[in-house]
Amino acid sequence: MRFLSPLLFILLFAMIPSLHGQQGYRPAPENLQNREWFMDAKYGLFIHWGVYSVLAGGGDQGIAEWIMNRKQIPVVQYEKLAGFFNPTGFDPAEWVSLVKKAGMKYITITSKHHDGFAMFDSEISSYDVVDATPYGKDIIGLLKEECDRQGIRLFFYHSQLDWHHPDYYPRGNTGRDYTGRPDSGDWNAYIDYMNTQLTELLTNYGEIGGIWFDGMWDKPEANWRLDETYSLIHRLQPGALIGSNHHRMPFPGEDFQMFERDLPGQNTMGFNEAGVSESLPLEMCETMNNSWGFNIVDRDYKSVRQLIHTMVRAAGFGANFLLNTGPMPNGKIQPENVDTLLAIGKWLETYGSSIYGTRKGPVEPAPWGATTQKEGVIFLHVLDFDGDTLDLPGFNVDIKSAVLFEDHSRVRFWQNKEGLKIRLPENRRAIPDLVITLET
Ligand code: FHN
Repeated sequence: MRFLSPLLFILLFAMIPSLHGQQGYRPAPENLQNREWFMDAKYGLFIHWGVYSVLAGGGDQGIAEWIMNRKQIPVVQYEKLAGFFNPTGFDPAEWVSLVKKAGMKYITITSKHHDGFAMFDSEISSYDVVDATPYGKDIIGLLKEECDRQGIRLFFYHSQLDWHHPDYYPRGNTGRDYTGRPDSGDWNAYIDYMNTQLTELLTNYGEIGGIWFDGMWDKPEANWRLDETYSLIHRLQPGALIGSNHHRMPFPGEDFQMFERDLPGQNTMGFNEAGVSESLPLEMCETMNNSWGFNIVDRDYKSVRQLIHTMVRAAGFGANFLLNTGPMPNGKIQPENVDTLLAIGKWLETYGSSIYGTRKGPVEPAPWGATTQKEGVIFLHVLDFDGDTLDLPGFNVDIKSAVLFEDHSRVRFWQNKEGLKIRLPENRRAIPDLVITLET
């Protein structure tokens, strides 16, 4: 076969932006350490907060942070919301203390969502919480100071998609004609703008956990200049973990893979068609109702049992669980979410060591439950199973003993070359997760 001339290869490669990423990326030692920390941490709080919260979801299920696009609000009108955003009840110490009581180890907060509004003090734009709102304080800065005080890592969700900036042009699949932006613009100038705001986030707030990108799906074929952006982030903070919710296999330069409202490898949502990275840390994110931003009409809350099951199944796939809340415009986290977070935190007080610091177990999650493991022990998480004997065909790790996690009482088991059988205690209360510790 004739080989491509180098120039032709370069031209072809340059035309396939989606294959870009940080070419030749080798994670720094601190990045590899932070990946281990991330996989040990297992559980974080996702926060979707912006001026859209003023409209409390806009009266429709699941509209919340998408209200500008769903209600086709022009930029000149939407900007008025900033004038009503005055979260005087925002108390970062209250939020971070709640996160710790909830058993969470990190926070991922929207520094900028698709509406383009910066929840931090940006020098390059006055469309930010300090310059454009009566509140006038740097939300991200206040939260980061408190996270540092209380030992919680802070990640920034940053939308590459921008419905406000005039240079986000040509438009993508959203934020199109209704915004009132001119039918012209300089795409590279927008990427420069985005990289400048990222530089602010990676320079002005100390060491951050990482960047959670979202929005590439709006213009999948565009040249997002990822090589530049990822190199910039890793140059400013080599330990910062980059993830991008593009629903494709991770690009070079990405340090973890996330899954939105699906477990790794599943696709109940219809857009999680990517495979699962065999080498990167994994994280799945979920809402407590059906909305990411605050939505006063969305009372379809998931139960504590459901959310614990999701966390355990995620851990069974070796993935973190990033559970979302959308704070109210007064700066408070809605009481229904506080109650749920505290209930899960209570469960973790007893069972946390079967989740934190573990990796996926030898048996993939199944309808009955999941397995996690750490040095010398495997945790069987029996979630939904009515039988009195759990049969695990093909289980091939030699087991020395089996005890109930809760009280170390012995559990009967049989093991042979076909697999493992476990006799489950009869008096199983309706606990969310019957954990059995197998000593290997
Ligand atoms: O459009 C966003 C949405 O508002 C939210 O931020 C979720 C969270 O993962 N991501 C996108 C939807 O896929």
